[in-house]
Amino acid sequence: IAKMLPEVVFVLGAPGAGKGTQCTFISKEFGFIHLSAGDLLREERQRPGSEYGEMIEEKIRNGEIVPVEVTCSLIHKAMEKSGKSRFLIDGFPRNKDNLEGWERVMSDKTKLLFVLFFECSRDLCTDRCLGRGAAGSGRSDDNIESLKKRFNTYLNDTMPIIDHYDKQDLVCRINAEVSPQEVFADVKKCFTALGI
Ligand code: UP5
Ligand code: MG
Repeated sequence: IAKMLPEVVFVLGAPGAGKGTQCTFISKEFGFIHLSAGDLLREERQRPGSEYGEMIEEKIRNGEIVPVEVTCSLIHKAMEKSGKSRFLIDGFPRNKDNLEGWERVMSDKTKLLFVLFFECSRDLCTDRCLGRGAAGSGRSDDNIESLKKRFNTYLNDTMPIIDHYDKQDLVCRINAEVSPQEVFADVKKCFTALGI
């Protein structure tokens, strides 16, 4: 009998598109465990004794992407620690290094169900992140300088990953420019279409 592999959904989209917000809804409705790669990196950055703290902070502030060995191992550990078998992996894989690293280590340990992709304009995403910063997010990248860099990285490095999955017909594309409730109504369709 084939062993059941843990199932994953990758959640991608521009900075501020609403990945985290929607993952919270999905997790409640469908019972997936929400693992935000960014949150895992921010946690690792704060961990006393971490050898990666400074490197992570510098990458985040500059909107650059942390080497996959670090991110993938944090994701893998969080999956094992949860003891669960269905995961939303939020904000990963964001570039070719991430994709290749995941495929090397995780692709035969997991089953990729599909990729949720939130489409949202640069202006709207920037406003959302700046609003969150003004409201006291405490994130060192919710400022206009970092946001410019985050967006460039998104366009240059992450869009090709979405194209890669699109060619495999694995992308469920969502208009993220409407209210969170309206976005979620569309998100649900991606899951129910798969019988989830
Ligand atoms: N908001 C959400 N939905 C809304 C809606 N429909 N209408 C109006 N407002 C909406 O939302 C952002 C803000 O918008 C919030 O205030 C929310 O209330 C509002 P959120 O749900 O947080 O959006 P999200 O897409 O999760 O935005 P986030 O800023 O988290 O996206 P990023 O992709 O930029 O951040 P992440 O944490 O994933 O990564 C940060 C950095 O970590 C990266 O730049 C990179 O340096 C590093 N990183 C890696 O190196 N590798 C990784 O694998 C992952 C991250
Ligand atoms: Mg997020």
